[in-house]
Amino acid sequence: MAPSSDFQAFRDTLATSQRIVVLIGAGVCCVRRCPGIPSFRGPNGLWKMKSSKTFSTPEDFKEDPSTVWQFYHRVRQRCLLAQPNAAHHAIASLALPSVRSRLMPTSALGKPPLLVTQNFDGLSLRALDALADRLDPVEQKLARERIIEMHGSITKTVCLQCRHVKQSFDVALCPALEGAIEANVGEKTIPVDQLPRCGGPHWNGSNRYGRCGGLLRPAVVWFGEVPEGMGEIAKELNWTDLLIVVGTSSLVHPAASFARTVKSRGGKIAIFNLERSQADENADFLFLGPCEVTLPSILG
Ligand code: BJW
Ligand code: ZN
Repeated sequence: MAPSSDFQAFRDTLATSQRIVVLIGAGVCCVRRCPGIPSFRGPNGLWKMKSSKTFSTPEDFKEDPSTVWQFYHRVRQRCLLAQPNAAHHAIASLALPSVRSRLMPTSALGKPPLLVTQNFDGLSLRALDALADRLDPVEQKLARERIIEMHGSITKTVCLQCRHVKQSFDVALCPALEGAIEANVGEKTIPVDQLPRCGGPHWNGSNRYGRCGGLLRPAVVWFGEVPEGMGEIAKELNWTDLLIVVGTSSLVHPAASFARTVKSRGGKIAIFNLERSQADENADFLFLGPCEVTLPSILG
């Protein structure tokens, strides 16, 4: 049966759903398409570089950490400058008790919907932070715990030596990267000892001495790595009765299989996308158009 595009029928399903998961992708807004922020491949794009290398695997990083760091330094700058848009705000508002009791009376007393974002831009959390004055501290803590950044976060780094994870909102993580911004990505080679380094303590098993100094990498999930929060997501998908899939091509696994999983367990699937996507075969509802318009008009 063709998926429905009936706003009211979707609202009725939302109103009677008890466990809701929202899966978010790059179409919601990320460095690729925020106003004023260049695309990856355009003439001023992030992928303006001398080679056609990819930066999406641990092997790429091992082979050429200087180029990969320059690329993520640019992505990071754009993410820090970007602002949540109307789609982020509409999704974040599902954590507000007033919105939940209006739109989702059946689930309003339980936990807020689980937001699983594939974006590493931090914008879903920032949209929630923008609601801080409308949530009490307990509600805010719970709402933050209900956001999973499954492909990591560009604001975090991991030390390859001690595995320490650190969050930083500084634009440049080391002077050499700050200096490399004038050049195309990869045009300049930064010696590995000048790339971002761990400031944490060094451990020798039982006591600590000196500074770790290990090479840091961006805490984003590359191909071949296990995404974050998979245990919690898998548990939640067992019981999800409505999965809302927003702005993802559903080409990258495991997120690409969430719709099939939920559907096979009797849940409903609602898709918000500019165009048809891989997940449509499982869709009960399909709302084509910019999600920054469709989501607020349905949830508003
Ligand atoms: C709008 C809009 C608007 C635009 N409004 N909509 C063969 C078969 C099956 C799997 C595999 C396979 N070979 C390898 C794999 C596994 C691999 C994989 O899926 N590869 C595929 C390419 C085939 N996956 C992995 O390796 C993952 N790990 C894994 O599987 O571990 C095993 C395991 C899993 C679970 C438990 C235990 C073990 C890791 C994947 C990591 C992905 N990382 C990236 C970042 C890379 C670095 C970088 O690019 O900087 O995450 S890849 C990239 O894609 C990024 C995104 O989060 C992710 C998804 O992209 P998304 O969000 O779908 O974006 P787009 O651009 O593809 O789509 C945007 C959509 O928005 C479009 O549909 C537009 O129409 C729409 N849109 N504007 C609404 N205004
Ligand atoms: Zn370290």
